[in-house]
Amino acid sequence: MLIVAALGLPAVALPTAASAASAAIPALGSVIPAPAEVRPVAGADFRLGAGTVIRTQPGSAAAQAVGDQLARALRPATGYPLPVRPAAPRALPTISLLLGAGDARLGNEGYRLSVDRTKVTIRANKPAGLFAGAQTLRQLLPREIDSPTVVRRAWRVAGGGIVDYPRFAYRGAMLDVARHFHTPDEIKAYIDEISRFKVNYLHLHLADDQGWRIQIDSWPRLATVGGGPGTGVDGTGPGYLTKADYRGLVRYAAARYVTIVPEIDMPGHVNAAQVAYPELTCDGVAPPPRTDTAVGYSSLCIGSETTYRFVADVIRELAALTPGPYLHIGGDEAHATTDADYLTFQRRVLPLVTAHGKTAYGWNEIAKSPASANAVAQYWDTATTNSTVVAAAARGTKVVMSPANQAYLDMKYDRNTPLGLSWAGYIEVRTAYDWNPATRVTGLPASAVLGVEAPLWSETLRKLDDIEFMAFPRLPAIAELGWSPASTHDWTSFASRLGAYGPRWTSRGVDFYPSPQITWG
Ligand code: TNX
Repeated sequence: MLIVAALGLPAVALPTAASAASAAIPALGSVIPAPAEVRPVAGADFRLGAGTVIRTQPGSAAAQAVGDQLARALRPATGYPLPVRPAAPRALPTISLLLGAGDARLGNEGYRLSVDRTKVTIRANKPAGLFAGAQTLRQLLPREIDSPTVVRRAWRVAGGGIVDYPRFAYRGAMLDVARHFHTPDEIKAYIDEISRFKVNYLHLHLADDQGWRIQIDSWPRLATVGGGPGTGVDGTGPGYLTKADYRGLVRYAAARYVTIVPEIDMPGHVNAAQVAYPELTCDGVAPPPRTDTAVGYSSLCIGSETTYRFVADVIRELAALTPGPYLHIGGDEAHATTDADYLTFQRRVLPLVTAHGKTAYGWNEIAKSPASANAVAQYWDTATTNSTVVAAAARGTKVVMSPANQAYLDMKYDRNTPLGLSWAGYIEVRTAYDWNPATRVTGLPASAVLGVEAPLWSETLRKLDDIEFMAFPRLPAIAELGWSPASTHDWTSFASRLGAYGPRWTSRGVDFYPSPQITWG
C-alpha cells in the first residue's frame, strides 16, 4: 500500500507481520482490501472504552443506521454499551460517522478515516462511504473484536489517517442457487461476509437446468415444479425464493451497501423451466428432469412467440422486484442453440431488459450480438485474447472480469480439495490474487472494464460451510483486485494481511480453507 510521510514523519513501510511492540493491534492500513493511502502517526492510538459514544451525522437516518450496525458489531466482544447518537459531548472518546467530506476523490463509496488519542472520525460524501469506513475500522481493531462473547483486553486502534476509495465501480460475488438451493439465511450470511471486504454486488444465479429458484406469478410452476422436490444436482437441492424472500434479501443487502443482481440464464440452461412448462420446447414435449452436471443441452425455442411471452413476463417481474441497475440474462454455453438463433434471441431479449429500465448483463457470449452495445458482458473465458469481446467493447459494451481460471471460486484449490470442479484448473489463493483486471484481455481498454466478480457455482456445494470453504480465502483476493489501487498490489503484503485475518473467520465460525500458501495466525 502507499505509505506517505505526514506531519513531518518519515515515510515508513508497513511491517509484513505485526512487530513485537504492537503485536496486539493491527498496523494502520493492515486491512483487506488494502486502502489507497495510509499515513500512520506514532503515539496517536485511540482506545475504545466503556464510555465511547458513536456519533452520527445529524439528520441522516442512513448514517445513524451505519452507526447502529457498527455498534452491534462491536458490543459483543467489548461488552461496552456504545450508544449511537446524532451528536455527542466532545469530551467523550468518540467514533464519528460524518457526511459532507467535501472530497471529490472519495466518490460515492470512499471515506477518510482519522484516528487520534481521543477520537476516530470517518468522513464520506455518501452513506456507502461510511459503511466502507466502518468495515475498515472493524479490521483495525484487535482480532478478538469478532468474538461473540466478551473478551477483556484493551481495544486500541493505531493512530493516523486513511484515504480510501474503490478502483472499480463493480465489485461482485456470484452465488449459484440453482444447482443447489441456498436458503435466505445462508445467502444473508454470505452477504455479511462479502460486505466486510467492500464487495458491492451480489449476483444470484436463479435458474439453470437443474432448478428454478424464484417465484414468478405469471408462470407459477417455474418455482413450484422447477424448484420443487427432487430438483438440484443429484436431486439434493430443492427450494426457491418467494418474492417476499427475494425482497427481504434485497433489503438486507442494501443495508450493507450490496446490490442484488438477479440472473435468469437463457436461451440455454433452461431444462427446469421446460420441465415445468413443456410449451417452452419446440415440440411441446416435457424433457425429463435433469439432476446431473452436464451443460449445453437445453435451449428455448427461438422461433416460438411463447418463448418471448415467457421471457417478457419473467423480465418484467424480476425488474419490478429489483431496485438495482442490472438484470442478468445469462447467455452462456448455448450449445443447443444455433448461432443464427442465438443472435435472433439476443436481438429481441437484450432490448427488453432496457425497456424495463435495467442495464442488460450477460455472460461474455452476448458480445456476439450487436444488441449488446449498451449491455455489460461478464468475461468468464480463460483466454487472454477474445476478439469478439474487444470488438463489442469498441461499440460500447462494458466488461466485468471473471476469468474462470483465476476468479472462479468453485474451482478446487488443488487436487486434494474435496469440493469443487477443476475444468478451469486449480486455483490457489495466489492464483486468485495475481492478475490484473484492467490488462487481463489483450486489446480491451481499461476504460471498458467496469470491475470484477467472483462466481461461485454450486454443483458440489450443499451447505453454508461448503460455500465458505470455497469462497474464503479467495473472495477477499478478488475483492482487493476490485477495490485497491493497482499500485498497492503486492502478494507478500496481501498474504500477510490474509494470514492475520484467518483467526477472525475462526472466531465467527466461518469454515475457510487454510491455504498452505499463507502463514495463518
Ligand atoms: C461453466 S461459467 C458454466 C456453469 C457451470 C460452471 C462450473 C458459465 C458461464 N457457465 O454453467 O456451473 O462452468 O464451473
